Amino acid sequence: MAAPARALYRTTLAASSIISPRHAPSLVRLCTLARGISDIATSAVPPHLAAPTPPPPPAHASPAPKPNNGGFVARTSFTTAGSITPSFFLGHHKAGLDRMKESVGSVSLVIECRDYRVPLASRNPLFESTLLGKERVVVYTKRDLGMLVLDDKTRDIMTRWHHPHTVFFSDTTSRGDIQTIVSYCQGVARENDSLTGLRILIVGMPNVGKSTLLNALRRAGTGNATKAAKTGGQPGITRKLSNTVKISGEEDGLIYVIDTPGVFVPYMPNPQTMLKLALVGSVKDSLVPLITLADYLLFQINRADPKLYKQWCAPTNDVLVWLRAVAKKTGKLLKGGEADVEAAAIWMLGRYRKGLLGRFILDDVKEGALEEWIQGEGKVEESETAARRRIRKEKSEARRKKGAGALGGAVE
Ligand SMILES: Nc1nc2c(ncn2[C@@H]2O[C@H](COP(=O)(O)OP(=O)(O)O)[C@@H](O)[C@H]2O)c(=O)[nH]1
Ligand SMILES: [Mg+2]
Repeated sequence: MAAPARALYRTTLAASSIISPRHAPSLVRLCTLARGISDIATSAVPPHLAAPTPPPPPAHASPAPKPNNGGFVARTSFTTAGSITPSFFLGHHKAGLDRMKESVGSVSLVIECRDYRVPLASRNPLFESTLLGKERVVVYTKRDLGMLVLDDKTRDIMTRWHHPHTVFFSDTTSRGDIQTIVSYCQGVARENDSLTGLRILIVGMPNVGKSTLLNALRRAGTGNATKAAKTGGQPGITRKLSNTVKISGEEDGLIYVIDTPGVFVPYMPNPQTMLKLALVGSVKDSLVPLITLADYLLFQINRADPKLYKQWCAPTNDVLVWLRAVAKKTGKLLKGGEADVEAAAIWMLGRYRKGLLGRFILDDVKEGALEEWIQGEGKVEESETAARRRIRKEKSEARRKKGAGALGGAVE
């Protein structure tokens, strides 16, 4: 198929992913038909139809926090208290990145997974240079945790961010979502028409759902429901590049997918980005103080809707008031009946991650936000050297206090 027809086909197919999961499969079938027709009529497709320019951006700004709930006013900014480790670049991240660089030349398509709840924070600038010039599909995973029904405005803005790359939104339990991605890839495979099949590399930050997506694609494309890639709720489950996994046979377009370990950024200067990534489980909880993380969750919930926790607590901006109320209402008590705020924090974080404490996007999705984000990535709140110095100082301070405590005990 010639390039203009191919663009038309892809654009239509991408649109099918974002209309309604119920209608997606039939749209995909329609696309396949359209593809056949466009193959015949390639020369008749005018370039402006084959590669449509995206419509002008709608005026949209993310809703500003508003007073609600009997005069309660949510915080408009968050001040980070406590020490947040600004890096999570582990040995297997570096190794994963190196292997990704080696493999990228041998694949024809890259699927970049981003978490729908953190569309900006889950952007890894390291991928941009590594994947430069490679045909890419961006899949926003876990859309079910970010919003019950995919909102058109958000979808349109996020789709435009990545133009000309194709964008999909997926909930791996939605057959429609997954079938749409498989059908798109099958279209590319048929077009490539390679005897050895289309090779696809799946990349993304840790725990965004890469392996789960691979398994779901395989299930939809081959009917094989056994797990080809190990998955899990904590980062670091996939440590090596996987073997190639067949997700579609010759009859529909031969496709092999390679799973990769998640790769984090070497240095994360913005503590709030680190908090967002910790909330969605992309970095290990231990890198962020628990109460600070719960406080950031409270900050975000208050911006979304403080009524989300009304069964346990009246609207508040005070994390300890919040956690104590939750602990008391749910029986998380220490000896002597005192509220166990840490247990309450762990419980609330778990509920949020399962989608039981509201479904909302943590980044501000608005027109031009990606450009702003990219510019901001270079601006550091604290330089790497300063951060390392601060962490060294905090550690030695903690050791000194511990030593002094032990000494104090001995003297007494
Ligand atoms: N709710 C929901 N959870 C998902 C989805 N995709 C993946 N997950 C969960 O996210 C966690 C991480 O998935 P995994 O595939 O291991 O992530 P990876 O580290 O990127 O390979 C697992 O607990 C998955 O069950 C999704 O679309 N919706
Ligand atoms: Mg994995």
